[in-house]
Amino acid sequence: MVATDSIKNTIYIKAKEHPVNPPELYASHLGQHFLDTYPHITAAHIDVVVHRWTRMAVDGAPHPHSFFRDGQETRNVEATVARGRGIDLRSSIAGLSVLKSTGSAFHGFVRDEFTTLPETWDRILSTDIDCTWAWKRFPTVAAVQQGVERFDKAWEGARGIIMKTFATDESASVQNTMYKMCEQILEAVPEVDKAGFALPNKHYFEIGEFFFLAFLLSKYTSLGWTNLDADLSWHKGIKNTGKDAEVYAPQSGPNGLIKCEVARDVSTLAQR
Ligand code: AZA
Repeated sequence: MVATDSIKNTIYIKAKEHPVNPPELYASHLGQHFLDTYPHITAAHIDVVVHRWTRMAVDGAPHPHSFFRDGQETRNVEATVARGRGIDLRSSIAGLSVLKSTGSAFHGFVRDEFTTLPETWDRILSTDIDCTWAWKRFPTVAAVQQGVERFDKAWEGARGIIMKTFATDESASVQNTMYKMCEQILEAVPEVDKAGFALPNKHYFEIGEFFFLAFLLSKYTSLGWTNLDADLSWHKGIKNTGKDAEVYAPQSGPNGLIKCEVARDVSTLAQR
C-alpha cells in the first residue's frame, strides 16, 4: 500500500521538479513516477484542476505580484498512466457560465402526453460550460513533452470556439449548438479523438410567464399568492411578458443536463 501521505508529498515534490504548465504534462510526469516507483501498481489516475488567478491591472499597468480569482471557470486534466499501455489524457473547461439574451429557440420537439413545455422561437439561453476533449493515446511522457504547446493551443482554441459559437449561432437547441461546437473542436485539434459537453439548461423566465401556474398553486396549496412573485401586473398594470419582458427570474430547477460526445469516424480512429 502507498500511503496518501506519500502521494501528497510526491505531488509537491514533482511540482518543484517539473513545470506544472501545461497541466497535461505535469499529470503525465506524476503518473509515470508512480508506475516507475511502485512495481505493484498497474495504473495511476491523476486529476489536475487549474483555477483562474489573473494578474491585476493597477493604474493601467500589470501588477508584479497581485492576482484576482477571475470567475469560477477551471481548466482540468484527467490523466491515466497505465503500465504497458501508455498515457490517456482528457482535457476540459468547466464552470464557464454563459448567457445570451436572444438568438436561441426550441421548437419542433416531440409532443405527447408527457409534454408541458411550450415551444419558443426566442428565449434566453444560459448554461455552465463543461467541455472535455480526449487526446489520442500517448506512448510515453517523452511523446507528451514533444510538441507540448499543443495543449495550451487546444485549450485556447476550444475556449474560442465555445464562446464564438455560443454567441453567434442562431441556436435551434442546446443539443444542436453543442454538436456544432464538438465538430469544430475535432476539426481544430487533429490529435483529439473525441469532444463532448455536459450542459445544464439554466432557465430564466419572464415574471408573468407562469401567472396561471402561480394562481393554481396559490388556490390549491398553502403558498401565498404574494410569495409567488409570478406577475407584475398587480402594480399599476405593469406589462412584463412577450415584447414587454425586461425583468426575468432565474429558476432553481430541476432542469435538464444535456450531454453529447462526438468522436471521429471509427474507421479513421483504427488507423491512428
Ligand atoms: N433542449 C433545449 O435546448 N431546451 C430544452 C430542452 C432540450 O432538450 N428541454 N427543455 N428545454
